[in-house]
Amino acid sequence: MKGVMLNTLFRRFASRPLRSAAAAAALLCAAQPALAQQVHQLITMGDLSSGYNREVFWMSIGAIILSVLIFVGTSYALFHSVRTYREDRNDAPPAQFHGNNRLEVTLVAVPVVIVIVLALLTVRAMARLNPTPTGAYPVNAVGAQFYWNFEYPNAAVNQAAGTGLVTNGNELIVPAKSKIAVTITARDVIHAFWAPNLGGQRDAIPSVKKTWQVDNDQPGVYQGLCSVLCGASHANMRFKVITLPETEYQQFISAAQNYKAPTPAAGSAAEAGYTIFMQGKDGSGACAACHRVQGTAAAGQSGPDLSFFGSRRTLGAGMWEGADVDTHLHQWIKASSSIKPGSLMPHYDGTTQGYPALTDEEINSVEAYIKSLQLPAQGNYWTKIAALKPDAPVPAAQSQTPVTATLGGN
Ligand code: HEC
Ligand SMILES: [Cu+2]
Repeated sequence: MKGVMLNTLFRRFASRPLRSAAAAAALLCAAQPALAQQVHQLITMGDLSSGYNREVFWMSIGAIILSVLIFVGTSYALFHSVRTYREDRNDAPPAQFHGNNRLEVTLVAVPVVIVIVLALLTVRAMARLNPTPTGAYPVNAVGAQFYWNFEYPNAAVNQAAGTGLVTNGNELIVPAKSKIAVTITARDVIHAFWAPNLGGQRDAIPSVKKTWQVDNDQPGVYQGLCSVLCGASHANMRFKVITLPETEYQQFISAAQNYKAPTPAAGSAAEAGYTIFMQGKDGSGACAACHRVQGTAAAGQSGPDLSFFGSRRTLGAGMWEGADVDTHLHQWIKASSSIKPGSLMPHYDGTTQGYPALTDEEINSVEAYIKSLQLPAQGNYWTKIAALKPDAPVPAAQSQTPVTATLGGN
């Protein structure tokens, strides 16, 4: 009914060229999904492969069509009156209709109907975007200054030493084509979880758990960020979302579940690093106090999980990726806040009270150890997505050996 009415209005008021242009555009969009995608990019700058963005897109299209009709209708009324009632065509003053009830009611009713239609469109979209996440795949996202940990509550680890949940820092891996229920919370201040191409943003609030549903049809790599001002490195609190097809996802999660961090060979550089990581230097500054490594005694909770650090392709919560991980890792361990403003990781150059100064060689050995923390090949989500989606923005893998670069002071 509404459609028919709008149609008639459109026919009555739109000029023939305008009508043909609109019809041609509609036809093209229908025939050409790529064009629809472009129209969509213009309007919301999002990616149509997620249910959230599709919903918002179609709501916007409805609202835009309505606005165009209103614009055309009012312009027509304006130009029509100016033309018909201009002075040189009318000698006598025009007829007056003060107190015309019918006209007044119409002038009130039309805007009311417009507002109701817009409200219905919005409420409908909102209702469809906040379904109860029954049957959705659960993931926990924990934000802290200035990093994320992603936990998989369905994947508990059973090895004696590494009980806990499969957890990854700053890189979230989820199955494509499924609904994901992300339970979002924070450890210190308020953060916000936002992966724009997957869906809307949700606050991460200490001691509050919010569930947010995302879904996605297209395996790929998506950028995420913290969208609330939470401190000096708010803009550097990023994450990657890697969506894998179901089979590849299962391979990742079962490899992760059965993962036990390798113990370095006796006498290797990594072994010296392992000792510093677990026990610190001269008994102080153990990395294990803040970082967890699955399958070892390291169970720290006040830093990103490092269980698969060697397989990761980002550093500093997405601040660097690819080759930049290698060039910044050394300085990161030495004095992270000299390259990432406000980083809460202590310095290992002697400037943080209670933490030892590590020599470059010692830092290299720590690097060698954390680079050795790698998922087995069948669990490596980066190589999987790179093979499946050659066009996806996949950063290069870390090199196997530490790079002693001197960057930014010290
Ligand atoms: C007092 C707690 C604490 C200690 C001790 C600590 N870290 Fe950290 N670490 C952090 C925090 C907090 C972050 C996140 C900083 C950020 O991204 O803003 C972090 C981040 C990291 C990262 C980056 C991870 C990523 O993917 O972004 C690495 C690597 C790292 N730490 C290695 C180490 C090593 C190696 C040691 C020991 C030499 C160590 N940390 C000691 C708290 C700690
Ligand atoms: Cu934040």
